Amino acid sequence: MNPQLSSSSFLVFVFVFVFLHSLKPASIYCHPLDPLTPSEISAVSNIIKSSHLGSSKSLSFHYVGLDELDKPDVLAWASTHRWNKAAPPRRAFVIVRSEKKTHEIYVDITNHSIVSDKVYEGFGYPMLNFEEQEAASALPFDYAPFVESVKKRGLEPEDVLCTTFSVGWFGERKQGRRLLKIQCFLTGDTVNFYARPLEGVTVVVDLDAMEIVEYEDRMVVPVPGSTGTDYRAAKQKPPLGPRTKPGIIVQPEGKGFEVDGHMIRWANWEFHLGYDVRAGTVISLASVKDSEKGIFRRVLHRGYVSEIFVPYMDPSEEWYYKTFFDVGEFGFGLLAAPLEPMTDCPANAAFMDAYITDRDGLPIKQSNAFCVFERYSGDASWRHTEFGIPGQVITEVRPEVSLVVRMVSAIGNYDYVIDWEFKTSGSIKLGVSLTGILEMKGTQYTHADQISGDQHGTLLAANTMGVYHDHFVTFHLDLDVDGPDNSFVKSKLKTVRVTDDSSPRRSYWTVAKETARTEADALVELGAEPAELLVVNPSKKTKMGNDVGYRLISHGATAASLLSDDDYPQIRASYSKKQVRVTAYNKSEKWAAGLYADESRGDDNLAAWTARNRVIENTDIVLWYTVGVHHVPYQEDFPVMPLLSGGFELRPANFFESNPLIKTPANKLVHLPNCPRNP
Ligand SMILES: *[C@@H]1O[C@H](CO)[C@@H](O)[C@H](O)[C@H]1NC(C)=O
Ligand SMILES: *[C@@H]1O[C@H](CO)[C@@H](O)[C@H](O)[C@H]1NC(C)=O
Ligand SMILES: [Cu+2]
Repeated sequence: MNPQLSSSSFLVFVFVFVFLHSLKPASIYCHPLDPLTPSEISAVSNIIKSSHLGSSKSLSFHYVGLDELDKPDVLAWASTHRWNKAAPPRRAFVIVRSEKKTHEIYVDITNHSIVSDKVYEGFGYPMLNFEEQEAASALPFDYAPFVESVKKRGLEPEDVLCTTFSVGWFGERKQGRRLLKIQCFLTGDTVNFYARPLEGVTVVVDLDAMEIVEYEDRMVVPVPGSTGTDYRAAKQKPPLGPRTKPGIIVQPEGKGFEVDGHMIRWANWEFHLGYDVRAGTVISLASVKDSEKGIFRRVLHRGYVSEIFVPYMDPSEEWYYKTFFDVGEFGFGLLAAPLEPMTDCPANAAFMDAYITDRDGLPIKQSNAFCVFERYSGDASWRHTEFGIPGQVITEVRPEVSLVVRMVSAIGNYDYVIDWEFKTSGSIKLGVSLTGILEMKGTQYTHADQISGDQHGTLLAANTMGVYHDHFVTFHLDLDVDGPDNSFVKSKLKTVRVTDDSSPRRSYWTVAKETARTEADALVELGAEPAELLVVNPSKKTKMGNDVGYRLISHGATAASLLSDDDYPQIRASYSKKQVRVTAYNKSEKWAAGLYADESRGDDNLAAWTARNRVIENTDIVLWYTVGVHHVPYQEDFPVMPLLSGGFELRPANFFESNPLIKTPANKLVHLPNCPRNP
């Protein structure tokens, strides 16, 4: 409940609540952007199973998510006074496979009916579900040639386990089959099986038939004998690594944020925290309070991780196809890791659960899928020391406290940490960190000196190569700065030569603003020229007459793809050479690699949409930003890599009339010197 309510409005609140509650049970606090609840998910699954699809033995669910209301309806609902809010209509978008066909189904949950059911005829396939990957990885153990391959290597099948890999697309003309490749590893006495691949074995599974359709064993190298790669604390032997002292986080006045359903309110921010099985965390309706004007002002309508493209750089038979789309193929939300209190998130974090669906469309709870906490960074948010006034030293510092929403997705070997950080200054900072285990190739090499010619990785241990690869994490950022109609502006810094004698200077720089008229004008290759990138609201000005806006600032990790344009993975991710793109808002343009990323061919991706070259001036626009990392592995990345981080910031730029933190009270961090018993 809003803590600012006075006690008399509290009574009114109770009365109205009880009254409305009796009319419309359980609907009052349901927000149109709330993720599907377990009972909604079950209802959707039942509706589909009682349709004509229910008789299909091959029915399997691949995506179940909210089909959110159209944007104007969401905004209208959000701006309605809470006592007048009606229950929003609830619809689901579902992708199922049945009889080797992909169905796109819209379900109206409120009236229990299928609104539409269309068979998708284009290229590409939906996200893989858990159960089919599990079933596919078990197939090799009943396949005699594979068992023979295991024995040939002197191993026992019970010490081997297999994992699944999407197959990519390499120019086949016909609509292909829904395939998956399997790679297997020696696990035995370690959980770090990735370091011991059965290199040379390729297993191809047809997912619709659920059978092995191709098998090859080139038996090129022995299985690496890596030992000491286990990362579990209990398995570590002395000498142990560096030690740090324990620390505590105390909030003597309790948490500073409020969780109201899926709405989060903290300091000068409020936003909706949603969830999707494909995207993971979804932030919507983020607004920041302007304390001078006394109102909340809109900043971000919707933001989420749209795709992660991970191409490996080894063209050999067993590796060329490893060109993953982690979000569209495997599901960033599907593979959300349960966060551990006190380590994944600090002691003052609140944890939240999420719900995904299984193969049968039934709800599965993901405990601690994300956490929310206030971060006391120990940094200043602004400061000044004044030495210039004789006889005085004036110092003013304000500590920085921010609010973080965190989720981790463990896509097989790799872990991605995604942080949304809201700052009282009005900034939204996005953090992407990579950790987890490298993908490793078995080789004959035991020392770097033996390697000649082109290398595809770094030798990490005897017979173990960490293969070169990239990570391109693309964010969908539907900014609505003070309203939906925005423009994208490049403020280019240009050197001007002084050619007359008007100044002793020979040069200076100035700013030349260019407003992007169409999508082509808004393609940006970071670092190509000095420029500030802004999303502005051209019809809102500050008192000084500047356009109200937000600025995009990169915080490292600005790599763009180095593959050639005609290479198949690059065709599929043809958006990955420009880190910044802007599109005209379109509700169905959500997934940067297309709705069907698995075996996609690049015909429905972010680059294809921007190629339409729509007008993007003073209209509803979406900013797409790609955090990029070229990953050359180093020995320290083995056996588990320390976090490698990058990200970006959306920072107010002539949005406020002045620094919004000048009047922030100068509170100080609480100091509890060596006194663990202090509450
Ligand atoms: C259910 O609602 C949808 C709109 O979401 C409408 O198109 C459909 O006709 C309704 N069906 C029934 C059976 O009322
Ligand atoms: C919206 O996007 C979809 C998918 O790219 C496209 O088919 C449709 O034509 C677009 N609509 C508009 C109005 O641009
Ligand atoms: Cu990497």
